[in-house]
Amino acid sequence: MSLASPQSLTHHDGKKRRMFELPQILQARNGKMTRELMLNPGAHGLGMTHDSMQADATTVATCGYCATGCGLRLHVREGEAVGLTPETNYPVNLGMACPKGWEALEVLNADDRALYPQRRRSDGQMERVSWDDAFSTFTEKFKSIQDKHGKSSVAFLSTGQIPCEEMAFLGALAKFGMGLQHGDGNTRQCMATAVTAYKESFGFDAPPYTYDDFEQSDCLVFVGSNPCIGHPIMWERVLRNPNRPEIIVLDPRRTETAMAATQHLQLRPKNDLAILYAITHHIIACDLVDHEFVQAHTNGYQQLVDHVADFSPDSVAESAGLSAGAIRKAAETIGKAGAASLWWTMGVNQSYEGTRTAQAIINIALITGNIGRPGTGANSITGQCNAMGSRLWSNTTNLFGHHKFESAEDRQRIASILEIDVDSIPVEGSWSYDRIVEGIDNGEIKGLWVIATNPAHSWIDQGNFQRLIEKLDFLVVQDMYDSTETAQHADLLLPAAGWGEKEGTFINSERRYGLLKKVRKAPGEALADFQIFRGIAAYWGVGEMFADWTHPEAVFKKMQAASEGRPNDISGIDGYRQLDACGGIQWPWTKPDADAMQTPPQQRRLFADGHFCHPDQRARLIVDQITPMPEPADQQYPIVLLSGRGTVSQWHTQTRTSKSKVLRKLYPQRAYVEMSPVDARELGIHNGDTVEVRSRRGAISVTAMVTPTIQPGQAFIPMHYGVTNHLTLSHFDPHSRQPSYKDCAITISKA
Ligand SMILES: Nc1nc2c(c(=O)[nH]1)N[C@H]1C(S)=C(S)[C@@H](COP(=O)(O)OP(=O)(O)OC[C@H]3O[C@@H](n4cnc5c(=O)[nH]c(N)nc54)[C@H](O)[C@@H]3O)O[C@H]1N2
Ligand SMILES: Nc1nc2c(c(=O)[nH]1)N[C@H]1C(S)=C(S)[C@@H](COP(=O)(O)OP(=O)(O)OC[C@H]3O[C@@H](n4cnc5c(=O)[nH]c(N)nc54)[C@H](O)[C@@H]3O)O[C@H]1N2
Ligand code: SF4
Ligand SMILES: [Mo]
Repeated sequence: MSLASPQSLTHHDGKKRRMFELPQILQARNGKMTRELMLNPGAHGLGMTHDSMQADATTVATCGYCATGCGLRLHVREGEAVGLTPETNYPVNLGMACPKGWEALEVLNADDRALYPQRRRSDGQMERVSWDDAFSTFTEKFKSIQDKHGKSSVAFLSTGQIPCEEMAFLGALAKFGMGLQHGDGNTRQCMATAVTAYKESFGFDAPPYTYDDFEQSDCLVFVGSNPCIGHPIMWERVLRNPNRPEIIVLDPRRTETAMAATQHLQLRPKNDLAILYAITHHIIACDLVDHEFVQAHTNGYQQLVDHVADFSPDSVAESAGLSAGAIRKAAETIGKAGAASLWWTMGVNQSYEGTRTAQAIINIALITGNIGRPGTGANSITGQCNAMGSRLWSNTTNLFGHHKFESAEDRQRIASILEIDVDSIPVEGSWSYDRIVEGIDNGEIKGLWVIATNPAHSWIDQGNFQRLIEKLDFLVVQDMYDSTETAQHADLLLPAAGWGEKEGTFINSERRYGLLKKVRKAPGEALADFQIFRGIAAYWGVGEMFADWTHPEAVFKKMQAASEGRPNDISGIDGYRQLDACGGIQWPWTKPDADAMQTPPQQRRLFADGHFCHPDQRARLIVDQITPMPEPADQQYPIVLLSGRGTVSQWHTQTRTSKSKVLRKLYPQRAYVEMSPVDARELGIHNGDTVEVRSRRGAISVTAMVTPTIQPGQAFIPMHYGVTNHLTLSHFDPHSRQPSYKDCAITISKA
């Protein structure tokens, strides 16, 4: 391995580097202290960093998979975490965890961990290189693309799975330091619809709830949401509800969650908007409206009444695949509940009319006055551990901390907080993910930097995507593993530390900032993403701009400053120590809050005063026309394909969960399609047969799983298998640009 040479550390900008000094690298390579500490002399964090964990101890950290954000107690022996148990005192999970959480340490030991930087040679093989070479290559290649094709010909795709501080660093480095105009992330695939819906309806991306609401509702409505699989510990909170609540589930499949419901509206896919309008129609018809709340706190009620007049339960029921009675019953249950909460996830967000569907849910909560009180809310459940962090801090769609790139005032504010030149801040937001992909296709994007996401598996319509990434002049992939589908296309691979190997904060679904802890040493030469960004800043020649971005908590302080006076204000949090002591803290927690009360109450919801974030403090009731499904089932492709989460033990593209022996035992290794017994009989297919599933974009071979949970004319394939997105149709919600992953036409035949 070659060591960094003195020349290489000065030739990019000629300035002295305060943050990335040669002797530290050399010392680190010589052993003794961890590389992170050497690269980062300021890092001290919690006293629970790897280096200070002398003896046996325990410490609590937030889980790094889903946005439930469970607290896990890590058991440390001789400075390394050797086991974990769910934390009983953590306000989220109260001593519970799902199998992924229990196995969180195991997947760090995998054989395919990326151990050192790798660069593609001219013969196509990857070769091991030093960090010095890697950073130099990164800089030279991307700068030469920018010189030839313009600054915005290099783009980045980031994630909802690294801590806020790393997201903030990445976004600031890429946009303000490197001059990239375009960057988006996998949160587009996941939460963009909820963000857009909340912004328009409430005036800010503000999920109002706290998990205690699961326990306090009399009626819980889950729309396109399967928490038994996707958010099992949230579901445990529902099971603790002492009110024997009504549970209404809208899902075309009879999922585990639907089986546990008291009312399952097993709709035809993508009839949600019509059904929600029919529910609204009936709530109005029965006068179950909270008129006082509507008058005081909303705009657009009359328009809503007029719009839903056309959506009587009788007129909607048949095409939606339900009975009018079932719609009326659901409407009355919601309207008469003392405290109704409405929850939605990907069955709504991943739809070509997702934003309006989410807003139809929000409308119902608003007109029934189910907001701001215990057990209520129009509640989008977040997917990834830090998807909410990416919404606030990734600096992609919104300027740092949910400001606006378009606003001169906002740009000035962020420039002075970050002490950077205001002219380094772009005056427009980034292209959305699909537009970046299109830019690759038509040659506008030549360089791509992918961080903690695996688009060569997860992006919609893979056949097309795989072809497109080959068009790039230079692809950098920054991942924990070197075997991912995307890493296999990389020209440069940057090995990253993972959860448990670094510090920072995640924001869970109920707006809770929780702490991530370093309880393991990253393998080989892998570095925390934070340190990789520091290295890139130095080699790019913008080290000065980030001179005081020395460690995650220093960045957290910048986030606090940027948040002050805004709905997401966290200026009152007394650093990581208080987050640790409190079991996480929900935003907002302002300085005046902190002055008034030393410790934040553990369960806080928004809008208790009925004041929303629009200038007039009123929420908007938003309605729209119904859009037809772009690729409905027809004679040639008679089945609608749904996709989503398969089991509790599988996470996304399986780079992590497939590395645990325990988890691997808990799910089928081979991709499978769930199909209805009615269709199977007609097609002569038996359970366990190998079948071909074909769409207009591709054909795959999978195992048939014949199950009555699927309705005739529909099928379901989990997203965890690389084949699924070879079938999906590239189409998007027009407002949020979120991919509509859960509807396209297919045919199934015996192989
Ligand atoms: N075990 C596990 N848990 C996870 C994840 C994981 O990969 N594995 N991923 C996390 C992430 S990032 C996310 S975003 C969440 C996702 O969590 P969920 O959204 O709950 O999971 P999905 O299975 O994608 O979709 C939910 C349901 O939408 C239904 N659906 C499909 N089409 C429609 C429709 O037209 N209308 C309605 N009403 N429903 C429809 C599907 O049948 C499915 O049951 O899970 C998180 N938790
Ligand atoms: N058909 C279909 N497709 C879907 C969906 C669907 O329902 N149906 N759901 C969509 C949704 S909601 C989502 S969120 C996406 C998820 O799609 P992806 O984001 O592509 O999936 P992951 O497997 O979570 O990829 C995360 C990557 O980051 C790496 N990683 C983990 N931790 C770290 C870290 O700390 N640093 C670095 N540098 N790397 C790290 C992992 O090894 C992995 O390669 O998939 C979407 N795709
Ligand atoms: S429910 Fe989510 S946060 Fe909790 S242990 Fe499982 S994956 Fe981790
Ligand atoms: Mo997601």
